[in-house]
Amino acid sequence: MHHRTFAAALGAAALTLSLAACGDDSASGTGGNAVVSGDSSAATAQADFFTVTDPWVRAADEGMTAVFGTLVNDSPQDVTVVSATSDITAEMELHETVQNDDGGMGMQAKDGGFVVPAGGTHELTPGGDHLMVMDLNRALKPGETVRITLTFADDSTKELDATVKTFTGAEEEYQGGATDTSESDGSE
Ligand SMILES: [Cu+2]
Repeated sequence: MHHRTFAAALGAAALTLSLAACGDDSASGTGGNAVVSGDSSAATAQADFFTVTDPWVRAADEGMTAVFGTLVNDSPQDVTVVSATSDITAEMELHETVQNDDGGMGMQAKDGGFVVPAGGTHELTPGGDHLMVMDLNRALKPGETVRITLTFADDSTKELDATVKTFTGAEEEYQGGATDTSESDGSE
């Protein structure tokens, strides 16, 4: 009888080990921090001809803020920004600003990411498209620099340094957006 118990315990231990190994794999896969994963690909990675002019982040002590700038695509094909990460927050989203049925402004995730046309630009501006910082893990003071990593549709990545600035216009939109968190992912 002791035999059986021991074997069962061994089996459980082995199972736990293999599960843990799986978990490690996926964790390092999604973690994907500052490592540039696309640098072994062909010379035509979407990141290669991509720059951001005057990137900046709105100063804030806590909670939500956003990253702005001009996305510039110098390649002969459209480039799509599909996600963004930064060490100032666990979560960033690509947002667009839209008019609600009641005439107010709201923000929502941009379906399909930001498409920057071949040889063209795409503006990220207050009141328009932006990279949404969902929950700051530290205060951002004017003059600081924040490292942002953009990921493109082909998995190539581009790092940029955004300057923290005080923003004085259109505050209502951000207040409005902040209250929207209770219904994020909701239909309206
Ligand atoms: Cu937003």
